[in-house]
Amino acid sequence: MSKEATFMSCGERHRLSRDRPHVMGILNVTPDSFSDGGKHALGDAALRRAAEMLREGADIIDVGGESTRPGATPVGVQQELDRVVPIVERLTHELGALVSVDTSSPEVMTAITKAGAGMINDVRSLRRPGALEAAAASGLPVCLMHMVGEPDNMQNDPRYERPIEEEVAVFLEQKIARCRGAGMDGDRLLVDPGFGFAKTLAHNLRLMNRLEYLQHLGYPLLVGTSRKGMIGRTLSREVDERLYGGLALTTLAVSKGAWIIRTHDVAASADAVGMTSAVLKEGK
Ligand code: 9MG
Repeated sequence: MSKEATFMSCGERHRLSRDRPHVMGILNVTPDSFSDGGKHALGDAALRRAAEMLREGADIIDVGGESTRPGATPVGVQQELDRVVPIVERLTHELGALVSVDTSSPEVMTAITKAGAGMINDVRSLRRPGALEAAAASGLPVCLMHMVGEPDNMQNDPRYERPIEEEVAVFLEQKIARCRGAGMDGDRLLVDPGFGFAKTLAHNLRLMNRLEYLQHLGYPLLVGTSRKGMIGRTLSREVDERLYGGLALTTLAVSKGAWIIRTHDVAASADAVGMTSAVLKEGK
């Protein structure tokens, strides 16, 4: 008898198979992301880039209106709404894309749900006041990520008492319990170790080497290492020279159980994910 495929529902129109890994393409809609300027120009350029990522093999487009890079300053809620909501509407209606939104603001979570988004990606794990309630009410899957502090201070000498993989697991268990306590079904939750968030290079390397440890949590794993400092520092590479190092991390992550790979480099990552997955399944 053949094994039944299982899925994660992502809003009303989309679902993701749990039986194979997926690629999430990064679409930043901060003003510096698309250099041709102007509100519509930004929207059109973002739409073109998203369409390209879908052609290249992206299963999900992750839209972000606030930079979460180390040292980044937060944006206001209205500014984030103005940046993100029109793009989400266009991606869902014009391209039929499965859109996740990288946000920590409850107002944005509510608005993007109405606009047709299929997933919430919160690097702050619903820590902001009202975020837990907004995410629970949205009915959407939510990615919970390990980060201590805020992007503007998280890299100030991060230290942990336990080995990093245990620290991350305990943190995520607490966030999962909080979500379940708010009535969210477990099948709506994803977890993410948060590479580059409140971690030293040694933490990041150890965490990738022991990524399979997080499988005992029993939730699908999202991993984002694309163009991150752990590649730059290990290989002495500038941001635009980190593709090959990133593909090595993608391959490792999928072989250790990652279900979603978040990346800027969709075409190359889709091949790495597809090839690694085929080997793991021995072509089945
Ligand atoms: C928004 N963002 C930047 N890096 C990320 C990562 O590693 N994971 C997730 N879930 N989001 C991220």
